Amino acid sequence: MSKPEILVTDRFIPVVLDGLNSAFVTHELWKADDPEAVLSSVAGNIRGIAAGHTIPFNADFIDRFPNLEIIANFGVGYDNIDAAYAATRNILVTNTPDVLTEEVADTAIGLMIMTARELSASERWLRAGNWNGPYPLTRGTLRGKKLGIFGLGRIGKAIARRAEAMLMEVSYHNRNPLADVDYRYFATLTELAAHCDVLLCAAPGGPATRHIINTDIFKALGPEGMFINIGRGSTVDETALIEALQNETIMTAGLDVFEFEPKVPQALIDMDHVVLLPHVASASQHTRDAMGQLQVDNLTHWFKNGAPITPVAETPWPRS
Ligand code: NAP
Ligand code: 8YV
Repeated sequence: MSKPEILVTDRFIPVVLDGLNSAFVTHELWKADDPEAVLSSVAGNIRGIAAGHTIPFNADFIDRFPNLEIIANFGVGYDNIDAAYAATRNILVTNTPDVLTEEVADTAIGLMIMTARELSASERWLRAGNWNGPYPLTRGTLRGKKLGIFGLGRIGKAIARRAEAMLMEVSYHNRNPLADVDYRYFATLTELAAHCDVLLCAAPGGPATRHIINTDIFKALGPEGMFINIGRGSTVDETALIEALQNETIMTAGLDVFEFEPKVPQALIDMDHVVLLPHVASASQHTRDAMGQLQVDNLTHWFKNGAPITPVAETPWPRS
């Protein structure tokens, strides 16, 4: 039997490219001088897509592939894909949950500590040869502070477990309260922000959460408040965040994700006390390899066994 034809949108890590090239006939869009010409010539043959974050998978793009069966995303967050639309076309969408949870939670805790204790700024200060007297005592601390997690899912819970060990009181906001945790639940994000000292976003992107973190939320968080984002940049009104930092509506922020990646506003770069990371929460070789393998496995299982491994909620398997 001939191998299924797969579109590979991004320059993925070797575990993905090698895995796909051995199991499928691949069309590597990222290599093409004229991607449009490749799309026009192969779209009708494409049965699966290995998706990254360079192309938005909206209805128009998905509709270019009349025989598409599955879109396998590299990443747990799939706000780059209109999964609800894919469902209407009986196209499966898969993501890479669980295998990155603990790595991302480690990074989130690291980012929170870096931010509260100005670890990036103090290291820059040492490297600049300023250690003639002590670095100024930090206004920020996590001692006695309350952590509010927006998005207490797989990653949020892994962060909460770590924060408990750090003696932080944990509370959260999701659309639905959870039966399997004892942390205090707030029905609105505003109430959570007003209650906590550190507001940490581990929520997905997409239309439902776009700019949900805005001026009102920063006002509720208050002048001693710290904001940490390892969820998605689109959840934050970045202009409002910059104003809140400049006006000292909140104390500080630590960000791994941005509204218009890879563009980071100069205003944020100019703020020495704010910690900025280039979307690296899952970015160890170990964890990216595990994500890549799961992306490949979703495609190979679908075409060999007729079932994906980790379909997203909008495209459940078996189909309901
Ligand atoms: P998950 O298990 O699905 O958790 C998502 C949580 O967010 C759930 O608790 C969900 O609860 C809550 N939520 C979703 N939509 C909401 C809304 N509109 N309002 C309030 N709460 C909402 O996903 P996960 O595996 O923990 O991953 C979470 C996100 O982290 C991903 O989607 C991705 O964007 C981000 N992420 C970032 C990195 C990075 O490199 N920085 C790495 C991995 C993941 P309810 O359904 O009850 O609302
Ligand atoms: C990756 C992520 O950086 O899984 C996610 O949702 O944001 C990260 O793990 C991203 O998917 C790779 O482009």
